[in-house]
Amino acid sequence: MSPELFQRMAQSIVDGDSDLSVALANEAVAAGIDPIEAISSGFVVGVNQVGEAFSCGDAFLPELVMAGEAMKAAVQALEPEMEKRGSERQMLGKVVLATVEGDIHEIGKSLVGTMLSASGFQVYDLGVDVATAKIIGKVKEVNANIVAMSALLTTTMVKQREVIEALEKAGMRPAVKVMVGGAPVTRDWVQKIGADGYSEDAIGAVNVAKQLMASSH
Ligand code: B1M
Repeated sequence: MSPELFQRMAQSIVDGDSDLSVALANEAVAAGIDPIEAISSGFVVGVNQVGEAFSCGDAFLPELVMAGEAMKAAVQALEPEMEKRGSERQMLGKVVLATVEGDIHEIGKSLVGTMLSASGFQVYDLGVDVATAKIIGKVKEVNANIVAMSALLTTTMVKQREVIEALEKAGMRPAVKVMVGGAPVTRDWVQKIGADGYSEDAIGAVNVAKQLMASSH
């Protein structure tokens, strides 16, 4: 659509320039570009570049932090447009959403939350670094249909299993579907921990959540 704009978006994240990333997000909205496309063809390209440089030792924590901030600011600027485009009226189900304990990566989780609420789900976003007991408590409190957990670290993925085990222990597992996601999550992992659904991205997460609701009726 607009390769030059997408390249500038990616570069704004690489440079950790939040003012520019927000300005470019607003430019995309004004130009009628789908915000999801702006994220996946523009901003994510930049954040992945920084992530790769970080894992090779070519970038350091401050760059990772700045890129994360610029990415978060851009996604927040696009949120109203995502909600506007997706707004469906009926309530499809209740989702308790969290990034698991020990993990503070929030951008992908929040994107999934925005897409789910724009698609008609009632989303209870507990934030990041959320303890298992807090997730279980919220599921009970709101009588949730789905627990959605994000994990970005190989060291924190295990908490997704811990939540499933806690649901089983509390006798709540039959009544609640579990979906998981995040960069290190694979289909094999999903099977291993006995989750019900998984998606690689935020749009896929909406489809999975809809399927899970259909299968629970
Ligand atoms: Co960190 N980090 N980070 N980080 N970080 C990664 C994940 C890493 C892969 C970078 C690398 O080394 N290449 C690496 C993990 C290695 C591993 O475990 N395999 C890593 C590391 C090591 C760390 C620290 C340990 C660094 C350190 O301190 N030495 C530290 C950990 C802190 C902690 O959590 N305890 C750390 C910290 C940070 C920042 C705070 C600086 C920052 C986050 C800022 C923030 O969130 N506010 C940060 C960032 C920005 C990244 C990268 C570069 C980008 C993550 C991101 O936001 N991506 C990341 C490398 C990468 O992934 N390329 C990296 C964009 C986002 C839209 O994508 O989150 O994947 P993502 O979400 C996608 C899908 O995964 C999916 O949909 C989303 C939208 O498409 N999805 C779901 C996500 N959740 C889902 C849930 C679902 C369904 C789909 O259903 C429930």
